[in-house]
Amino acid sequence: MSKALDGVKILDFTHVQSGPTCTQLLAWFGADVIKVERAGEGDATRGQLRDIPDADSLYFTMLNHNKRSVTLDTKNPKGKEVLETMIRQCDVLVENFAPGALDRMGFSWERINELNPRMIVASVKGFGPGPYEDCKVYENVAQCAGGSASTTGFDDGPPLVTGAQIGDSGTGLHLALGIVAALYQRNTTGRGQKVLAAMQDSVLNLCRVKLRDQQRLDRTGVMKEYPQYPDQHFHEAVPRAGNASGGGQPGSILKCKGWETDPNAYIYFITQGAVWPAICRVIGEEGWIEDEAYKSPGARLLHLKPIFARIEEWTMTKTKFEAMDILNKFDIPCGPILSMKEIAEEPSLRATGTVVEVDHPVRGKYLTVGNPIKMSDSATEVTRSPLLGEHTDEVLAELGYDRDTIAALRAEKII
Ligand code: CAO
Repeated sequence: MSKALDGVKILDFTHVQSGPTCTQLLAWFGADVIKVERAGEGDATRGQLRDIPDADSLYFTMLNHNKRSVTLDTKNPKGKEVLETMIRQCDVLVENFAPGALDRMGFSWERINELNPRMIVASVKGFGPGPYEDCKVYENVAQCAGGSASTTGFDDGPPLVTGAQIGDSGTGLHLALGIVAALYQRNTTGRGQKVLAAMQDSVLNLCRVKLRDQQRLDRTGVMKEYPQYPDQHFHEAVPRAGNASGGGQPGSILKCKGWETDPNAYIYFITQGAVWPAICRVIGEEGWIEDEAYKSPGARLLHLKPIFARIEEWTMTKTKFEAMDILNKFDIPCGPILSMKEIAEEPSLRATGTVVEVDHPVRGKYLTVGNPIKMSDSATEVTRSPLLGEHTDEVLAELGYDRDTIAALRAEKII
């Protein structure tokens, strides 16, 4: 079977998480991704958070599947020549170095464009142009600067970062889309272009509904679906909404049977208007169906806390899976709080390739998250991440270098 990005060659100059997420996705769509790493060291994540001595860490292996690895000292003049050859022969260069690093290396956009006018140069940076454009940025900085932290957590606690890597992996996703769009546009223009995804911008894009709420708050001074309503005062900025649903259908996380000992014995419960009568019947409050105080969604907003407290009395009598079974029969939207252990063991996620077991020559078998995007005509086979420099000779030979030249570059520690 062919793949969506067959024939696309990516010079992958990425490291850590944001950039590698992007190029891993492109590799899963069939692009030939050649990861260029510093000779002798490689991507710093190879050695970070190691669980097996001397084996590439899960941090690295889980972000670099389906790629080839080349080692190259791109600050050495001969290394630069090799990089220039790669730039001439590749379609896309993806990088997430600190601001200015590529320029300092001698590969400005102008220089790359001169070497290969068709090349797309795609970058992740912490911030776009502005006061912070020169800053180095990691995940949680982006979550804080992009509006996520100030709107996550509970009203009486500090801002919270989330475990979902929306700054890194979220930005990688945005960048991948920009690259594919630029490749499509190149079909008509014949030209490459610069693609930038800033981590602050990507997080803000994912927090779009909170900017919506800011403007609602500015106009009306109140947000009735937030837990601060009706008892507390709203300040000038969107507050932290705890586990409120964030949409037009009120929701909350409720305890289930076993919550005293199991930190994940909880369910997310949404009181969708359409199924209100069914909810009342399930929890044994049939009287609420016609009660004026509970009958309409608007009336219920005044009583969300007691409503969820009553529903929780019911959920606490069921395990999260029993509650799911009962509620789904009535189309009541709900979801179990699944632990990573439960997700790792879930057979349906294995069956769809969302959770995949991969074999690695040094570390052995491990689990990873496969391609979350499923395509009917471009299947994904997840293959292991490359060892440092595993494909250096192979790639240099493809670029036109003979064995003696490769040996000489190795002797000089350039590759
Ligand atoms: N050969 C020779 N030199 C190389 C090389 C190679 N193959 N690959 C990289 N280098 C050099 C770079 O040119 C740079 O050199 P200078 O500092 O002299 O210009 C140097 O290695 C280090 O690059 P860096 O500054 O990007 O790396 P860092 O570890 O200090 O910073 C990070 C890491 C992530 C904070 C920074 O890269 C960054 O802000 N990136 C943009 C935002 C981003 O992607 N953040 C998400 C990271 S995932 O949490």
